[in-house]
Amino acid sequence: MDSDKTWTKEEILNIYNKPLMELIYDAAEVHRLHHDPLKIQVSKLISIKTGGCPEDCGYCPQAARYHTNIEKNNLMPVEEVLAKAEAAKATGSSRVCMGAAWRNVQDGEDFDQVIEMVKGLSSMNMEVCCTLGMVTENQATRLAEAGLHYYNHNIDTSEEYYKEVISTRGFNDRIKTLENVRKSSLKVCSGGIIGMGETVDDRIGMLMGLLKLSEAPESIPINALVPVEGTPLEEQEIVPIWDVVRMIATTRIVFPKSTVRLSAGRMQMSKEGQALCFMAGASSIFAGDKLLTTPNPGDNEDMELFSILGLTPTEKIKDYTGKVKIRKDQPVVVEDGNWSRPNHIIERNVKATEKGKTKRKALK
Ligand code: SAM
Ligand code: DTB
Ligand code: SF4
Repeated sequence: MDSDKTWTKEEILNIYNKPLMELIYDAAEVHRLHHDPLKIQVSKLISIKTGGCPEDCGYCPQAARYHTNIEKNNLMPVEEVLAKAEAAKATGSSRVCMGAAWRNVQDGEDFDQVIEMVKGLSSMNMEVCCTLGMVTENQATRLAEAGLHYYNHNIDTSEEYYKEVISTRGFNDRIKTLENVRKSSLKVCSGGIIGMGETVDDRIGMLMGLLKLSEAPESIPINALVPVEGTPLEEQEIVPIWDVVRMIATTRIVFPKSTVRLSAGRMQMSKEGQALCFMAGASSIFAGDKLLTTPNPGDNEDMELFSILGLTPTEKIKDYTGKVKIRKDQPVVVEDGNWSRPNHIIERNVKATEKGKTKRKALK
């Protein structure tokens, strides 16, 4: 498959709807052309700031307005992050991804502390990724200069369905951050979630959204919704594994060179289901017994699965020396923080917010 092909929505839809066995076969073929099918890139998530987020993402247990049973934490000390990364490296992770429940990065003490974390991690000979919410080009450049390799910022779903899940920011705000990241020379990690009540058309719409970026993301996480009690999507049914396999396979075919990560939701999948995802082109996972706030299979289970399937974790990518190419021609400008806020009310988010308020009152 030509990796620079221009896709239409209909073509992608036809791929998604192929007989499943044909789809898996085609995706596996594309996968083998560009990747070693026996290697899986392993990333460790570290939640460096947990909960209390001002946004209203309908899937997220970390939104302050919902009442979820998570342990909130302020920004983690640098030493604690480095110790967690060291432990993850010892069990096969080649990349650390630090997540913060922020709407956007704000210049100041906390961001300076994140910069120290990035410096520390990149000097440990690990790839480093951050997901901190919206960033300006200058903030992305500071992260790159500190040694960051990837920035994760998901578009999550189609532009149309985005409005039904999040009201406190718009789809275009996400795109703007992704373009800021791209200009900074960082590599882009962006994907989405399936199982939020979206249609197949929305799933394809999400891939079209990624195709519209100035360059394809180097890394594409496909999350299966983990429905968390207290969030607006708490009653959403677990997405069938067959849909996950279709989404992974379609993503692999449309983005032949990208890393496709089988991300959240693996606790809901059998080992056989995950094996089909690897066959269909998934080339990365999150390791450890916790994602950001929800459970994940854990190292022992994953190593057992790798051993059954004959897979091994990839080493740190060789062309990474801990230093990234920095564009020197950038003017230092302070960008304003006026992100668009579509005036849109999402009924189920409002209900979950009200429920959260009542629960908190009752606990006082
Ligand atoms: N606050 C930052 C942001 O929104 O970009 C970074 C952290 S946020 C938790 C990162 C991503 O996790 C979201 O974009 C979403 O794709 C994924 N996510 C959050 N909650 C999830 C859930 N319950 N199930 C599946 N994926 C989830
Ligand atoms: C991504 O696409 N998935 C990860 C990572 N990027 C940051 C996060 C999954 C979070 C699942 C819910 C939780 O554990 O809080
Ligand atoms: Fe906040 Fe990110 Fe969760 Fe949205 S997904 S509520 S921005 S932590």
